[in-house]
Amino acid sequence: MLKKLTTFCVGAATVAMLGSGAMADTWRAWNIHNDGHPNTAAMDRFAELVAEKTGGEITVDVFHGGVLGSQPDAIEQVRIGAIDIGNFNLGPIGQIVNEANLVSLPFIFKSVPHMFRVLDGEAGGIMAEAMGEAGILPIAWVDAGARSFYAQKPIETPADVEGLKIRVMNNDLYTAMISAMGGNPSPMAFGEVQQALKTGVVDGAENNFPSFRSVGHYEVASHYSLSEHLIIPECICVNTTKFNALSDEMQSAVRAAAEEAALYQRELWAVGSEKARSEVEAAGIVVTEIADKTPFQDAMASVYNDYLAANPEMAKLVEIAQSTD
Ligand code: BDP
Repeated sequence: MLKKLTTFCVGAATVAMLGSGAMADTWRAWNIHNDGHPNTAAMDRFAELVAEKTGGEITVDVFHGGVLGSQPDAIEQVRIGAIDIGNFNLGPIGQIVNEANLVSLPFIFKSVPHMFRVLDGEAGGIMAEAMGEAGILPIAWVDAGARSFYAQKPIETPADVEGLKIRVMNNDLYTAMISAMGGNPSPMAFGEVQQALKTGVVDGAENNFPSFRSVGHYEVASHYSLSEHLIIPECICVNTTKFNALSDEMQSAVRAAAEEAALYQRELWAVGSEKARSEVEAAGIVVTEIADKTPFQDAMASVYNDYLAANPEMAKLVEIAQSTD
């Protein structure tokens, strides 16, 4: 009873402070990363900015370390509104929203800046709209660098993947990518990868430097080879219904907070990525540069052909991405 009364009083005080008559709302936010990862700091900053810019009308509680569930589960929870918002990778979203799969085609982007140019153009608009219709609306794009392979040996050509069991994120394009090189793909939740590498359930995985370092994959895989086969962006994505129910003013405030937090994330990412690389190198990881990635790109021809044959409507997005400078 006492607890209820207190809650009521706090609620009433907040409403009085806001002076708008609207009830303050608390959003639950999902983040897979731990302390020390750039996205964790950026999501904390996002929460601060939302509180600031909405005058306390919306507060965001960020749950770090994936405690609200694995990424594929959390994506579903955002779509149904059980989680309000989060920092998501577009890889597992592509499994649900076809347009978002553009970014999961290996080597579709020439570089991270090229990826952002595509996202900021017509293709990004089409993707955002489709994601919004699916219930998971992106309100800012986040950097996740490039993903490369790691295992107990260097992977310098597609032939080096042959026969290896490689963990991938949950997306059929990634299983096709590994199969096209003669490897055995193993889709698995991020939280299970370190143990799987350690016990030999998988022989290797692929990720960017910050994730390779932050959850200890570098402690159990000795060679990181710069294949940079996937440049997958991330988003700050919100439940569409929740966002659309906000007033125009509140929508602008939340969007502005997301955009500012995303710019902050990109700065942290640039520094954090370099730092993670030096740290794993200092820990003895052998980082191999791959001067010519053409054999990897050539090996992806069947992935593109099969994908476009099954999803002919995606040809337009692929064409826009490939013709963007
Ligand atoms: C990290 C992404 C995270 C993914 C993870 C993975 O930031 O969203 O869940 O890779 O490989 O780089 O599952």
